[in-house]
Amino acid sequence: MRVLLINPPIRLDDVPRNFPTGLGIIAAVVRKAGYSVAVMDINGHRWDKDAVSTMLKESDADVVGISGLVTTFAYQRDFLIPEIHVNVPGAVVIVGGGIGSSIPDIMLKSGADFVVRGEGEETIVELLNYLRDEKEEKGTTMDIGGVSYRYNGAIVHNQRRTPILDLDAVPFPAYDFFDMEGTYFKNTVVGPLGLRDHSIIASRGCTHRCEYCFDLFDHRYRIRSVGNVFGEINFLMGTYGVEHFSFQDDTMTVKKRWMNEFCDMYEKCEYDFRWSCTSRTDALDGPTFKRMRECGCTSVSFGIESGSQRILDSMNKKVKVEVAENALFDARSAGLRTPVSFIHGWPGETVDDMNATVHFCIRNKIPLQALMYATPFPGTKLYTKSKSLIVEKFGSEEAYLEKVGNCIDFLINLTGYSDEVLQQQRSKMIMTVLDAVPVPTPEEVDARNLELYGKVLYEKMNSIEVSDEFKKHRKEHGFNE
Ligand code: B12
Ligand code: SF4
Repeated sequence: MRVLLINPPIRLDDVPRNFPTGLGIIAAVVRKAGYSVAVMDINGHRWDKDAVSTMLKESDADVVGISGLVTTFAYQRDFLIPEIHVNVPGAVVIVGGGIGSSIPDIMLKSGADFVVRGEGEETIVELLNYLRDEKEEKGTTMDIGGVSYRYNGAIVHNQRRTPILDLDAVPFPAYDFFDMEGTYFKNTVVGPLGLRDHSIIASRGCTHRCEYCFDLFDHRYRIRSVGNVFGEINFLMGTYGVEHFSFQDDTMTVKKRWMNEFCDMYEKCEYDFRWSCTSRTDALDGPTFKRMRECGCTSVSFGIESGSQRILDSMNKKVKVEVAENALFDARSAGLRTPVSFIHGWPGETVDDMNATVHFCIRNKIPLQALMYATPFPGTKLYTKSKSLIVEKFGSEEAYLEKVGNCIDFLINLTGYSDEVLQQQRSKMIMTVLDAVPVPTPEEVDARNLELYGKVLYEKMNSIEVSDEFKKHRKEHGFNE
């Protein structure tokens, strides 16, 4: 049975940057299970619709698996899925990833034959085996966990799957299916300017339940062993000469012991690489930040979200403003960069709350570039609470989902202010902070780079011309240099 896996396009106004880790892993497990695999990385190659149609016509796939964030909804419903049905007649269409997991019913109504919810490794193999052995007709009852499908005109959601407890059993992404050199090493994620940066994930799931966040991993925090992560680092450095790793975990730092073990291994290993990660502000302490810094960490990103305790509580963030300030202080004292992001326009947010965020930034000398609009994503509490507003404003959930994209773009107003006022408030907040927080001088940035990356990498960074587009991209991620 031949399986074609597709990565649909996102952020067409920017170059492709993010390696699709989930799809890469699915490609690895499907190949390991003995199926013939091909990958169509539409996002990576930016093929236009005509090229995609031609490639689909030439494909002889029996099964087409599609990944993607929910922001690919319009592309999948209006183009990709119909095109597969027309050009690859008889192929079974399976949708997974953020989109399948958060809007399974809508994707089944949009032409998918099956949806895989949550982690896909075990589910896809069981589903492919089922289709291969197809003793019954396609679409009849089946009980594979994590699968949704249509049966007798109704939608059936099989039981959720138990999360994969041993993440070391998951293979590394099948990098060989992707254009690593021409795409992913050419356009780095948020890694340092000019270095060979790659994204990697050590853990899955999060212990918290912030109302705006979608946890595809069922809130079960699991982390790969340090040895397994270093195995992948070793492979990526050896094969592709990666110099910097951007850990994309929701929060890599839940277990302090794990982080210390990681640092022990860093000290022992023969490589010299740098890395960055994300964390919650309540997850780490001064000595751990210091150790991380000594062991190659260059920056820790935090989602601060608001300087108003009232709003943090309403988001169920479970963090105190003072704790966030202390974490920023500790991480910076350890010599780390601390890019942060905030949310604007939370339901019930007032001018006082916005001012609290502005003052938080000024007090802590934070640039306010990464100020995202509160945007409800399906599968989150914020979405459930906003559903009636969404339907009222857009006519239907689908009409809203067609438009969701980057949260930096205004889409929906969840506050009592008018749309115009809300957008003006955002600009005003950014400008007020910009006026009050000194931007580091080029000399200061330079000195920091030398200190963080060491002479060899620093010289390499300085020898490369960096595009304005990439500088803008970094600013949107809260990097103030
Ligand atoms: C890296 C990342 C990105 C990258 C792109 C990732 C990519 N795949 O191309 C970038 C930076 C571009 C990005 C952008 C955004 N992101 Co993002 N991102 C992530 C992040 C941090 C890691 C993704 C990852 O690699 N996960 C690890 C892998 C192993 O998991 P996975 O990809 O989900 O794959 C598993 C399953 O989904 C499934 N699977 C995946 N593909 C397939 C395919 C098939 C056929 C099958 C069967 C199964 C399957 O199996 C995989 C293995 O178990 C996640 C959070 C997280 N921890 O996952 C958020 C996350 C995916 N992002 C999210 C959001 C909201 C956004 C933004 C809207 C945020 C913003 N600030 O604007 C933008 C959207 C931009 C746009 N215009 O489209 C949401 C998802 C929303 C949704 N329902 O899709 C997440 C979950 C964050 C969150 N907690 O809310 N993101
Ligand atoms: S925002 Fe961060 S801390 Fe909150 S639930 Fe999502 S991943 Fe966890």
